[in-house]
Order: sequence, then structure tokens, then C-alpha cells
Amino acid sequence: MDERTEPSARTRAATSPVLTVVLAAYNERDNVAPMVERLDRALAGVAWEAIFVDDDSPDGTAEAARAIGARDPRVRCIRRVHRRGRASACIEGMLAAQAPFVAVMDADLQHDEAALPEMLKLLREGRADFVVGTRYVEGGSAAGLAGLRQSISRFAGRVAQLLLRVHVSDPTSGYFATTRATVDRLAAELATDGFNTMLDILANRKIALRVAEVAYGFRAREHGESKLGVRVVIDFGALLLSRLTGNLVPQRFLLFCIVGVTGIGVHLAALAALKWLGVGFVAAQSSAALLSIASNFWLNNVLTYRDRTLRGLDAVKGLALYALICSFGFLSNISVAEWIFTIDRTWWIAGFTGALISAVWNYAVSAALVWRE
Ligand SMILES: Nc1nc2c(ncn2[C@@H]2O[C@H](COP(=O)(O)OP(=O)(O)OP(=O)(O)O)[C@@H](O)[C@H]2O)c(=O)[nH]1
Ligand SMILES: [Mg+2]
Repeated sequence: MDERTEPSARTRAATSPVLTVVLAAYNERDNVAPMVERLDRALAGVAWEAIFVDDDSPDGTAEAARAIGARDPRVRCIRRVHRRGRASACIEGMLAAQAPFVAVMDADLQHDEAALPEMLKLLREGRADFVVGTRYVEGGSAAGLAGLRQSISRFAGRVAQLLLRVHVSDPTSGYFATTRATVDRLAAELATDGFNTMLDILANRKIALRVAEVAYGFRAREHGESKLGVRVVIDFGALLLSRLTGNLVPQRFLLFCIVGVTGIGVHLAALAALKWLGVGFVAAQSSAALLSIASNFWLNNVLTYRDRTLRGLDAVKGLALYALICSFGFLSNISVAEWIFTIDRTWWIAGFTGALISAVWNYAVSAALVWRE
């Protein structure tokens, strides 16, 4: 490189961040500017950049981040369309990081940015490869969480500690910092369809991380709405199960099976109701089967595949295709079960294998044809 093309030392210093802060943001418009101001204050003396990862929020989060980025090149925004999910947003943000150290925090001002310098120090001095921001040690607090939420958070943390052998005081915190090298080594292993990337990294079996903790006080949300709900709880269960099976069973397949089980409930309830109304058995059984297929489709569409939910006409086409796929799944279920039953007359082994084969078929084919990426 000659003198004209090589950036001067000053430009290099200005354009080479040491710390990238990744902020997954969905409908957080009013939090963007205060977030950047707080980072600026907390990270005085540190070359940092911030990446907001927005999933096409209708409230204009991306515009708010870009408006700041136009004046302050340390602030960038990745706007994703037709995608949703905090985990995949965090992973993409971390992969886009320019700095050797990466912090992940919520964009809603609940994670205290004052903990960042200490987290960065531990990484820079090589005393840890992963630093957890924790609410549950001396100096930390979860005052921003309402009573019941705090109990649920602590309970979920305990379950994660026991089942995944994750030895940190706050496995559900979501606030962490690590090295870019760690991200590069683990990115391909991480679940993209969940909420808790921090726990996912801690539970990995590929590399042994040296983990440190830094206390912080969790603040109450001031602007915007919480995205926490039943889905997050279900995601958490699916992540635990998936990691307990050594990642053998994908998280999405577990969600698909949970939906399948609810389908049995819908089927039986509809059958009982139709019989009660005096409908003949075959007609009632067929209607109940169609209803359970429709309810499974709807639940998979909004839960299992919420990052690619089909809408409008696409949803109608998807439902027709899904019903067709399930009818083949049903046929393979019956034929496999019948075949096994001729070899081994244990009814439940034959029944379970048939059901498993059709579940795998329905899952694999609908993933490829109905909710394809
Ligand atoms: N890009 C992106 N960000 C998301 C998505 N869901 C949640 N987030 C962000 O992830 C962070 C955590 O979500 P919250 O809804 O605040 O969850 P929480 O902090 O556990 O819940 P509250 O205490 O009620 O705020 C916030 O910055 C959200 O904007 C998503 O689907 N896409
Ligand atoms: Mg929050």
C-alpha cells in the first residue's frame, strides 16, 4: 500500500473499534438515542462501535439508528426483512462486529452499560473469554423485574444450571461480552430460533470457556413494550431439551413435536364435541382430523416458524400443502406401524415408531416445502 492509499494512524485509530456493542432491537425507537448517549458516557476513552440489529420494526427503529449513524460513524444498523428473533439478531450482529471484543446487550436500557468497562477489562487482560453481566451477585440487582418475573427468572436460571451444568449465577441475564474469536468458533453451533444466546454459548460443548462475572443492576423498561411471553418460555424449554440431547434433536423439531401433541388434544376435543352434536363417527373423525391439521399449521406458522410466518394467500397455500404432506405422513405412519407389528407384536413399539416416522416426515418435508428459507 502506498502513502496515498494507506489510512493515516489517526484515521485507523478512529475507525478501528476495540469493542463492538450489539443491540438486538425490535420496536425500540425511543430507546435508540438514549442508548447511544449512555454508551458514549460509559465508554469514554474506549474506541467502540454499536450495531443495532433491527427486524424491520414498524415503529422506525432502523431510521432512528441510521439518523444517529449519519452523524456518528460509530453507530451502524443492520435492518433485516422477513426475519424475526433475538437470537439470530444477536448472532448476526456479533458476526458483523469489527472489534476484537463484542458485548451483547438489550436495546431497551435495562442492561446497565456502566458494567461494560469492567467486562472489557477482564477480556483485554486475558482473564476471561466470556463475561456474564449478572444480577444475582453482590452489587447486582434485579429490581427492574416485577415480583413474579423475578421468581420465574431465578427458577429458569436454576433449571439451566442443573440441566446444562452452566456454572454462572445468572444464566438468563442475556447481557454478556466475549471475544470475536469465540464468536467465530461457535457461531455455526448456535441456535438461531431462540431468545437466549448467552446461555446457548455457555452450554456449548465445543470449547471450554473461562467465564467471569460482573454485577449490574437490571433497570425497569421505560419506553416500548416487552417481547417476553409464552413463546420465550417455550423457546427456553426447547433450548434445554435440544442441548440435553447433545444438539442431536433440533430445537425446531422439538417445537414441531410439542405442536403435534397439542394437535392430538384438538382432535379429541373436536371429536367429542361433534359426537355430542350427533355427527356420525366417520364424519366427526374426518372433521376432527382436518381441524387438528389446521390448528397444527397455525401453531407451527406462528411459533415453530415465527421467523418466517406465512401471511395472506401464502398462508392459505401453505395450509393446503401442509395438509397434503401430513396425509402422506399419515400413510407412512400406518404402513410402517403395520410392518413393525408383523415383526414384533408389541403394539406400542409399532405405534410409536409409526408416529415418529410420520413426525419426522412431516417436519422434514414441510421445512423444505412450506416454510423454506
Ligand atoms: N431484532 C430483534 N430484537 C428483538 C426481538 N425480540 C426482542 N428483541 C430485543 O431483545 C431485547 C430483549 O427483549 P425484551 O422484550 O426487552 O425482553 P426482556 O428484557 O426479557 O423483557 P422486559 O423486561 O419486559 O423488557 C430488546 O432489546 C428487544 O428489542 C426480535 O424478534 N428481533
Ligand atoms: Mg427488556
